[in-house]
Amino acid sequence: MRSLFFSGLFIFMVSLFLGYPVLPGLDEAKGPQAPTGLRCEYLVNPLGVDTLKPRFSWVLEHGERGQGQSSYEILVSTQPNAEEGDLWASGKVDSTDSTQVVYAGKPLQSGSSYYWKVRYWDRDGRQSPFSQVARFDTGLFSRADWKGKWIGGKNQLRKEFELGKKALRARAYVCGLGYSELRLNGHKVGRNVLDPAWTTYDKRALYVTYDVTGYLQTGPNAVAAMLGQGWFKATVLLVQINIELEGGEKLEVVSDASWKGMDGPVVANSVYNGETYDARLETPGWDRAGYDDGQWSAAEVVAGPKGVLSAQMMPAIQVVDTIVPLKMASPEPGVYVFDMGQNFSGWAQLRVRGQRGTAVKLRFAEMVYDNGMINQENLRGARAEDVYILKGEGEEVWEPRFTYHGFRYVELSGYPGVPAVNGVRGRVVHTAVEPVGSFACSKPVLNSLQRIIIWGQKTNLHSTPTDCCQRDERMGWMGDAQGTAEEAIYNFDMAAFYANFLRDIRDVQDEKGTITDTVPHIWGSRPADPAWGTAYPLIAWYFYQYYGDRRVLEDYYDGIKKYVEFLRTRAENDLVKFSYYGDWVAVDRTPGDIVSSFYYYYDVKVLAEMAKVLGKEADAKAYGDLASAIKTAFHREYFDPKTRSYANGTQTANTLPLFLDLVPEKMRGSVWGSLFDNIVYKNNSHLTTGIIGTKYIMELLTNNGSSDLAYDIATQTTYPSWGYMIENGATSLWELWQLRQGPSMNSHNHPMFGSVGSWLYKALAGINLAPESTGFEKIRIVPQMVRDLRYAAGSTRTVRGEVSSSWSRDDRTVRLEVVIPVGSEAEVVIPGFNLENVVIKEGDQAVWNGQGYKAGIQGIRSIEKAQAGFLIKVGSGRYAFKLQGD
Ligand code: RAM
Repeated sequence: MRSLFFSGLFIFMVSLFLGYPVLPGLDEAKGPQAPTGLRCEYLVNPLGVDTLKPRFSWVLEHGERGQGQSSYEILVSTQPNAEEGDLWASGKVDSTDSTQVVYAGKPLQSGSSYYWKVRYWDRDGRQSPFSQVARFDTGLFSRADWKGKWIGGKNQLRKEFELGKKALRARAYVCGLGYSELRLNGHKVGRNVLDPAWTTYDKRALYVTYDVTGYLQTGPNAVAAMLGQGWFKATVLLVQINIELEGGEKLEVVSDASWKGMDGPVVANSVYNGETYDARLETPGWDRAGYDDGQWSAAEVVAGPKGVLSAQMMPAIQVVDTIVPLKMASPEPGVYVFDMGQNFSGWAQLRVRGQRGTAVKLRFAEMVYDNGMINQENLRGARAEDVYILKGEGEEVWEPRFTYHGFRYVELSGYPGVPAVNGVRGRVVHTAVEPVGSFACSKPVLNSLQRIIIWGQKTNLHSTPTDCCQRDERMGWMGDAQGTAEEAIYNFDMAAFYANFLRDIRDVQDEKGTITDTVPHIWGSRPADPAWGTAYPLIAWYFYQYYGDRRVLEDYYDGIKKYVEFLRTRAENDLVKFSYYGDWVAVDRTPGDIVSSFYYYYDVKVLAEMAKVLGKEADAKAYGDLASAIKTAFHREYFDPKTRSYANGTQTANTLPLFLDLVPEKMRGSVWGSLFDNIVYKNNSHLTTGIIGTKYIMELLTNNGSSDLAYDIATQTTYPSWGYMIENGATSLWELWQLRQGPSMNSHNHPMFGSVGSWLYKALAGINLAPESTGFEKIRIVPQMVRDLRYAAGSTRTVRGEVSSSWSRDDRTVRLEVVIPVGSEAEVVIPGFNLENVVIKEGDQAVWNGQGYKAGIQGIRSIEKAQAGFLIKVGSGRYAFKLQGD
């Protein structure tokens, strides 16, 4: 007792001395800790929650291994301390659910702030402290809550208003199409750019909610907005600021005919072509109170978009990073070309001094010619050109608002004098999803691959998952989206993003059930190519699997069923053969119809699974039967006994049926043989697949004992391979395996071949969902320790917390460290490499001593010798295993 007291005192003194927070008591440190990572509808402190039944998620923390939640208690309150739970005091609920717990309190009000916190009881019934308090704000629930009118006519709009008292709470709700920048008292509100997210405007437009309390002042105020064309290709604005003053008075400032407007300095703007800004047309002070707008015209009340208004409930597009150029060259007199060293989406910030009226032109490109001039040929119809006209007042710093480019190089012309290398800075702009993953290993080419995947992925999140960010497309091409979804989920927190995208997909669905190649729909066809349309069922299904979100299935089941029923109307003898793109941009072409039939099967099967989860027995049976029929038809139609291959025997043609188990048992061996021959002998362990085959082939090989071959493929550096892109200077993924730089289709920032990113996590780091499990409640850690790979490490933050796996090895030792979230459990497989007299330790303690398992170590449930190595079952916690043998 006494020594405990003294060591406690000692720790206390040391932490005081070092300035650390005082450590909790020893017993407390071992037990359940306050939950962290509080999320409401996938966001931390979201604004504008427009559902009446939001859902809550939290991450459990515990000082012991093998722990989890047995009960929870949530308090939701109108008060910032959330002490009372005046809206919802859930009471102690016996449940292991710690994600997506549905609000069940008193009805939530429109436009209000709520506070919540949670605690839990562990498996031994010990209670955790309460979490910190998190906030969520409801949006405007109904159209009637919007008091303002859509206004337009001009692109720069303003209005002054008076506040008699201090504002205690103020929220601005704004939908300014195509893009808008809201300003209050001289400041841009918030950090969003290119806002709001692009939608099918006839169906839906998104409003953004800002906490603007801090922008307001007692006395006169000014609200203003700048509008850009965006994808709406017109400019309209709807704003409402709800303000609560000291003393309880409430008022609303809304857009209406009393606003004033003029066309400001942004004289032209277009997503593809760029922006022209004439600084001479600036009207200083226009966004502050007291400005004389006598010359301005009255704003016009206009018709808004036809769709409903919904809250933007995902991260906005923001300037996420700033890049200093690597170097500057002057390939021609007066022309300066900056190399940013990285291909990305965004724009350049310009710094310039010069005479009033001087026009500086900025042009953007992914490539340069041998002579150093920029090569814009592959941008096709996108002009990608910004112009800044100086006002001539000292140093001028400018960046555009209503366009973005995909580029590595920036060309400046018309610049007065010689720019400094930092005369231009790269502004990296994309939907600000949080990175949640990391991967690194001992093979440099794979680390470069991870790097170009990350750049390709994040810079193609522009409120929709875009195909590219430079040429005249930048569309939510659904094939690209479905192919990269798992990779994106391992690397970024995609929950809110895909929740939004699924709704976007539903918005394009028509009466017949058809959806479109791109969402929102501009490019491509209706109905979508089945390999593109499959994004609807597959992204919903990945969402359910990775985030454990059942509501997504409930919400989209009917739509997905309708889509599948549409496909069925196009089926002949249980196969769907129409196809436009098929295994897109392959080296060896695969007939499109086999790809479409594969997805018809996949969609039906996934629908049957969804029906099972939702307890729709009849549908589960009916679609299960349909899937079996398609399976039979598929083999009958496409299998060629002479070649022991499907269709024309390409890698993709054999990969697809193997991947979904469409090959009858007795033929499997020979189809494998054909696939193997094709990869190894015909193509020297290179892929010849397009985006569809590539998505499945690596995983297929890995799950069937050929991870060595998958690794050979992944580490190639000759054509066609990812390494070939890297050897040729790729800083983001290319659209094609080929190196092309002409006017044809060859984007140098196209994420679709990045589907291999999930393989890095699943195979090399070994992080997998256990079959049948969702939301990482059950995990399988099965690292592939292949060939010359000496170590690999991956981690990904899941809805339950961090999962990580890192291993290293030498001749007789394998070390593996894993982290399993509280409330989850895992099967961990450590390969035994045919070593003898194996001893496994966890930390300092032996857990396997040659013969068997030594019980009694916290969190470790069992160890067995299995075919792939040693199978260790563990509960939550961090484990450091070391396997040693002779
Ligand atoms: C291209 C797009 C996209 C692809 C379609 C079929 O134009 O860039 O990547 O999905 O075609």
